This record gives sequence, structure tokens and C-alpha cells, in this order.
Amino acid sequence: MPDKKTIDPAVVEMLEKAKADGVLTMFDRAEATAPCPIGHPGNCCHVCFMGPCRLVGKTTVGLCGATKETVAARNLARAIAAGAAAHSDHGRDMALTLLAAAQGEALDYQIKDEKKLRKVARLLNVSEQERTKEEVAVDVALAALADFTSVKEEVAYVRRAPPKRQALWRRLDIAPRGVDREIVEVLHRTNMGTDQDAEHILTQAMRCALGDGWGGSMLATDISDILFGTPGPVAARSNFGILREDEVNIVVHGHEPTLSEMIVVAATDPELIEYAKSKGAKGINLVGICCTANEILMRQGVPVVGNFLSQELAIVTGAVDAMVVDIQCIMQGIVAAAEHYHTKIITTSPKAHITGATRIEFDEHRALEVAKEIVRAGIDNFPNRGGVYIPDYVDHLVAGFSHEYINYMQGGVYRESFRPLNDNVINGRIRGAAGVVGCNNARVTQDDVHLYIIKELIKNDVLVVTTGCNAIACAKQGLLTPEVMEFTGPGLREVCQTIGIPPVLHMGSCVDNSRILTVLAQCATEGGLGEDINNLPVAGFAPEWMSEKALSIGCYFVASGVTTWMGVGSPVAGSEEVQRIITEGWKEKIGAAYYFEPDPEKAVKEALAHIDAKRAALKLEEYSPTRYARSATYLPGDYAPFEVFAEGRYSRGG
Ligand code: CUV
Repeated sequence: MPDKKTIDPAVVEMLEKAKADGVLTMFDRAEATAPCPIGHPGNCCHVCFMGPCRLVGKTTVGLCGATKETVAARNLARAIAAGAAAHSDHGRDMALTLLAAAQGEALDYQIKDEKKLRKVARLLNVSEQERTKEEVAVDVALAALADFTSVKEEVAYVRRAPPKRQALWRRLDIAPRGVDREIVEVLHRTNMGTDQDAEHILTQAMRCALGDGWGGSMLATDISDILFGTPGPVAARSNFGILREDEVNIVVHGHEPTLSEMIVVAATDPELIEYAKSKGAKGINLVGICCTANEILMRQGVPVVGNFLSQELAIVTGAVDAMVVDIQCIMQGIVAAAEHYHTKIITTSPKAHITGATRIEFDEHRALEVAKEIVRAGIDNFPNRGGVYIPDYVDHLVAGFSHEYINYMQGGVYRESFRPLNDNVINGRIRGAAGVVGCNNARVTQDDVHLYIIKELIKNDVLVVTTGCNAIACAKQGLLTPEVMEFTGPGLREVCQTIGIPPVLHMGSCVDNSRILTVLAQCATEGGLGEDINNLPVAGFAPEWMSEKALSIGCYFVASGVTTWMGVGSPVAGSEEVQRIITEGWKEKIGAAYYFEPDPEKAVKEALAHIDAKRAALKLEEYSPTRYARSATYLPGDYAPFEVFAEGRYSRGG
């Protein structure tokens, strides 16, 4: 167990309140239950009913003779397939919503970003000229749906990768076909008595993960942008202090923007606001948790109450009138926590029921009506509140850095490009870049590892892009604001001040890790930094990962050429051979390694050495921490991008 549970002072206060109220949370359960010492490092095989076989002590093979290598590889591959399934099923639902919207069957949705629709159409080989946006959208949705199930053809977005990477994938026979097929093939091959060569199993795991990154997730992001708008910078707020004592607090939690976007509309409906007032509230306060929060934060500036480990504690405030959940990362424990308070847990997805929760099933064909029903249920619950305690912590942040905006911010409408970014990497102002993403994990101090790694990176002039619960950790600690310039190395600071951005760019939810792939592909083809993603001086991190989805993301980063450090511990620690395959072996094969490194200091050190080695291989100037020290002197107050960025339409000061 970590000595400290969290570095978030609001969470510390809420844990005290939970204790006083007799509520058990994940933090308590983590203390009570240690991880299984056999399964945790990947030494438990449960693919047949003669086991589970526990490969410990003198037992080195299962009943069937399966070795530790095979077992660890199978477990990892299956977890990656499950993670890919989660992202991709979300993506498929977005495509179905787009189809329904374009066919006039889901009247509450519109095509908000026609430019992106037409761009996506061209990428999917859908003809878009002289056709209405609805006609194009129908064919885009159908092409996307066909992509998910493609049996033989590789997915269309493989063509968005640098040509060299595409060629490598084809040579290794891992250019992904439809993600459905890749997932099924992982499950088949890891079924009892099928594929029993660790390296061969793990190669298929890469293909499956690529089907997630360049298939399901990328489509999820693109279609969300088409339906709800491509994000641009937006100022917003985070942490428990955004809950309001005198307003109806509705928390959306989960992943899909289809519902949460509608709840944004419902929560601003004048009739419902009047209704809230009739119940004694001053208004309706909509906030988010986890990735659905990131979706509506990126586009609407809706404030974020917390990340994964904060979900039960939001209920402990006694101020949450409804917690509306859809899919993924929703602890079953929220229902038990809610029993101590008045909070209504409302499940909405046809795919996810929770015993004991209230159920209001979402239907995209009458989306706004359902959203209003949900908000009304929250309002009706407001008078049932008991004691309320809201810790007074609010942080400010800027989010909304889509690939499109990053392109635009480097040259405006007519000269948008990645040239300035590449040039500043080449001249050494920016040492390199890192994607730092992923969950919270109750086995490590909440947000501590996230923050340590990001602060070290920006101090060393490494530009950071973030998504998921890492982004929320950064938001809560003020790292997505200009003040963070104090922690930033001089070269990186100069670039950020010139463009007007924080050194940590919030790029969205977990499926939006695909935005990072698009950025990397463009950096690699812009010129001056090699021709493939694995030539770039970049690194990936998931410091506090816990979800199978994080394993899929890490794996597609690596298979795309980004050496990645996963924190916490290793799910394959039980097999030296598997560890060798995914590090040294994959470095040879795919040009990047997949590390599991619980020591954050070691991970940062290795990543900086990796970035410098990539710089040297590109024959770039050697990075010097002091070269730009004088040209970028930060004067507090000098620079206030808050004034330039529009407040999110939902965001209010506070
Ligand atoms: Ni999809 S997957 S805990 S919400 S980042 Fe947060 Fe992000 Fe991990 Fe889940």
C-alpha cells in the first residue's frame, strides 16, 4: 500500500468525511484486499476449467503443459482485446448515432462540424462533392460501420500513418483488419490449446491494439467531432469546489458523449431551470467525472469534479442529486456509497445495468426527452438532501487541444502546419514530446505519479499532451494553466509563450488518444524529424493505469512506434521471456518498447535518455538545458491566455 492515499487535498477531506459517515470506499478496500500474488504478475491461467492453474513454486506449467511465457502472454493479449473492445464498441455506437442523425431518425443531433465530416469522408473514400452533408454523413457512418467488421481489408485509417509505418505493419502482417475480427482472433488464439508461442500471441495483440487505435478509437473521436464539434481551447474549472450547495448537482460519469451532450442541453433548458427553482434550488449545476467529463469539458467547458478515484467521494459530499452513468470505469461501489446519502445513481446504457441503481434507459432516437427525464429526476431529488459538505477547492484549466487546433495554432487558418513545432524540436528549444495518459490506480498514491512525471518532463523541456484521468489530475493541480510556466524549462516556456499555450495540452478522453496518433503521424511526415513515428524524440506514459483499455492504448502506442512506460507494476512480471519480447524484442521488430516500470524516477530517466538517443540518431543539436535560459524569462502576469480563450459556454466563474 502507498503511505499516502492521495495528493489531492479535497480527496483527503472527503476521505475523512467518508470515515465519519461510515462509508467504505475503494481506498478502504485497497487496504483490506491485497492483489493476488499469483494473478497480479500474470502467473494464473484460467482459460479452461481444469484450473485455474497457479504457476508458482515448483509448478512451472499448467495441467496442459502451458508455460509461464504462454500464460502471461495469453493474459496480456486477452486484456488488450477487452480494452480494444470497450473503445471500439463505444466508437461503433457513435457511428450508429451519426447514421440515425443523418437519416433524420435522431432529430436532437446535428452535424456540427461539416468541414470535419467532409475531411473524414475523403479519408474513408466516401465521395462528398456536390452532396448534402446528410448524404455524406450516411455514407460516412456506413463506411465506419463496415470498417469495424472488415474481415479481410485493413481498416481505412491505416493510411493515416506515415508510409514507412504502414509498410512495416504490412511486412509483419499486423496492419489491422476490422477490430471485431482482431478481437475475435485474439480470443480464439488464446483459447485453450491454440496459439502457444508467446511472441506469436503478442504479435496478434499488437494487431488488435492497432485496430483500436487506428480503427475504433480514431473513428469514435472523429465521429464525436462531427456530431458535437471539434474542440478548441476552452477555459473551465475542476475539483470538488465546483459542486454547489444551493443548486441541483448532476454528475455525469462514464464515457459516451451522446448522452452527456444531451444532458448539457437539458441542464440549460429554461423550463427545467424554473422547475429546479420551484424545488428550492437556485439552478442546475452539471459536472463530470472520468472520460465523459473530458468529452463535454473539451467541447462545452463543463467543469470536472474529479477522476476515477474520486467517484465515490463525490457522493460523500451529500451534494450530488443524481449521478448519471453510462459505460466503463463506473465502480459498482457507488451504489453502496449512495445508500448513505440521498444520491440517485441512474444507469442509462442498454449495455450496463447496476443492481440497486435507478434505471432510465437512453435512446438516441428521443435523446433530449430522455436527458430531460434524467435531469428532472435529479431535480426531484434535491429536496431529499441531508447534510452537505463541499470541500472548497477549485482549480482553473484550459482544455480543448484537438489535432486540428494544434495545427491551427501554429499558423492560423491559411498557414496551419506543424512546422513551428518541428522546428523547435530540431533547434532544441523543445527537447521532445510525451503523451502522459491513463487512469488512477488505488495501489499508488492518487495523482502523485501523474504529477511527478509531468513536472519532471516539462522541467526538462518536454512538451506534454494528456488525456483521460491524467488530464483531470493535471487540471486539479493547476498544471493546465499558464502559472505552470514556473515549472517549465526555458526553451519549452519560450515556445509556449510565443504560441500562447500551456506546456501540458489536454487532448481529451481515452478514445482521444487517437488524436495523439494523428499528431505523431503529422510530426513524422512534416519533415526534419525522420520519416516514421519511431524516429521522433517522443515517449508515452500511463503512470497510474488500471484498466484493460490502458493496456490496449499502451500497446497501440508502442506498435505505432512510441516507446511507452506503464507505471504501477507489470501484469507480465511472472515471465522474463514475455518481458524480453515486449521490450528488446519489440524494439527490434516494431521500433519501440513496452515497459512496465513501477519506479517513476527510473521511468523518467529512461524516457529522457530515450528522447536524447532519438535526437542523436536524427543528428539534431544536442539538447542543452541552459541554451535558452536567458531568452525566456518568465514574469508572472506577463502572459494570461485565460483572457484570450473563450470561457466554455457552460462554464461559470468561481
Ligand atoms: Ni476512459 S480508462 S479510469 S475514465 S483514464 Fe480514467 Fe478515462 Fe482510465 Fe477510465
